[in-house]
Amino acid sequence: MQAQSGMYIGGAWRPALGEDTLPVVNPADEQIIGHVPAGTAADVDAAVAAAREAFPGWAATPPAERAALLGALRDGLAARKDEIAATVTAELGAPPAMAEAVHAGLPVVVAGSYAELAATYPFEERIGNSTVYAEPVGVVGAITPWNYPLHQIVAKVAPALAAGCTVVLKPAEDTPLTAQLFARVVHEAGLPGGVFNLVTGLGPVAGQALAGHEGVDLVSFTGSTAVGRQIGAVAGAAVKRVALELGGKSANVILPGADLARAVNVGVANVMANSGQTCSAWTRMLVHTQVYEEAVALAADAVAKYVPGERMGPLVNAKQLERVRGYIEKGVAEGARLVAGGPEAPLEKGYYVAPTVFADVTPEMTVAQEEIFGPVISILRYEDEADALRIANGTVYGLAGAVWAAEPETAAAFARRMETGQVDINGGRFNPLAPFGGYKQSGVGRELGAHGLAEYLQTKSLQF
Ligand code: TXE
Repeated sequence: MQAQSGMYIGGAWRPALGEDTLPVVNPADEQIIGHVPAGTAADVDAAVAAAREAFPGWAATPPAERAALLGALRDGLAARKDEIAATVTAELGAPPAMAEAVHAGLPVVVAGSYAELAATYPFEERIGNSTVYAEPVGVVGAITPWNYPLHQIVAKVAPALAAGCTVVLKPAEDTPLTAQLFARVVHEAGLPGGVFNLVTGLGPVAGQALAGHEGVDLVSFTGSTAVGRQIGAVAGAAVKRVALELGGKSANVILPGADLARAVNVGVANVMANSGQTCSAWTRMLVHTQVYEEAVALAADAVAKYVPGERMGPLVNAKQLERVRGYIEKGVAEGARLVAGGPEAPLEKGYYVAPTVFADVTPEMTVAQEEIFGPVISILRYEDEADALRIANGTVYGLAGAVWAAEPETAAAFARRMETGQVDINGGRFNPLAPFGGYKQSGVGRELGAHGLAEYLQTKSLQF
């Protein structure tokens, strides 16, 4: 986990062009574990130039060859799984079991899926008297957040490379060591120089320079809605492609007749995983009035298993800790009933928050409307299905959700009326090939699987 002092540009580690560095902090004990260079606009220029230079060659590389190199990338990620998990634990604070299974495990699956898709995707099809080609968009500027440090990178870089695009990545300033490790794996996998480039640095400096760069053809961003809006505006003004994966306030709708204990337990686990720092987390639990108190008691019991410092890690940084505590205080001030947790620090050191459950939450309360991004569940009451649907759809977001019912068909029928991009029915398993992305202000575009690959393609038709 030795921090690199340079940027990965054009297939080599080069010294950063500025002097400044950024500390990397372990959120579990607040110790500085390394420093990375704070990239400037000049570093971004160099990285974009390298990506532009590499683009024609990579775009012309046969898909089967791109697939083989993505396969080598997948194997490299698998071989370094332990190191990746340890790095994510060190800079994000994820407990080791979570770091191994999800933070290190999922990217192997996603990279593998793009090794396959690169080989099988229909880059060319005949429609009547036309041959339609799916061609890479060009140079991609990828800006990623810290919550799933490696997954967020792989979910952008792997499909971009599979499509034939080249990439400049600006990872989150909180988790740059995982990004540096990824660059090393890319290098070892033998990808041609310039196909993937890394510039670490601050969002408003390096990120902004990348998003607005005229040499970038597509910006793919995951992060806050506020920054996404800015990036979308800049991209729109430049008539540049953009993909935005933003916040969420997803509903876990428990319909009458559902297995209440299972729906509540799985729902709690969904929010508590990663200390609530998941954009698709089902942070609003919607329960029928007749079983409401039973669900509240079950949820209060279930969160007790998520002991801070053991099964539950800290939040990523002091700013997020303040933010989440502020939301909990606001929930109390607006009249929600605190049944577990609260704003007090559960441990002396580290950015920990106690797993928190609010009951008697009404749809207009701040804790029912805004993304908290911490281990906080709001339980809302509904009277009938129409009421449940109105509450479920009653936020500016629409990223994910869950519906539980006695019969999966009943739940699926309800889910079809939800304004959201992805819904799990009766605890349906995560599918790494299914499109992931938002309705409404949760974003633009889709990640994962063939839909995620299509984001990086543009089409051309020849008539003959
Ligand atoms: O996000 P930012 P933050 C949400 C979540 C969280 C909130 C704030 O609600 O509480 O956002 O988190 C880069 N131009 N999500 O402050 O600032 C930044 O360097 C270009 C949801 O960490 O949006 C980082 O790489 N780039 C989410 C990335 O944007 C800029 C995941 C995200 O940081 C920039 C994370 C700028 N002006 C937070 N400013 C999800 N959807 O999964 C910042 N960045």
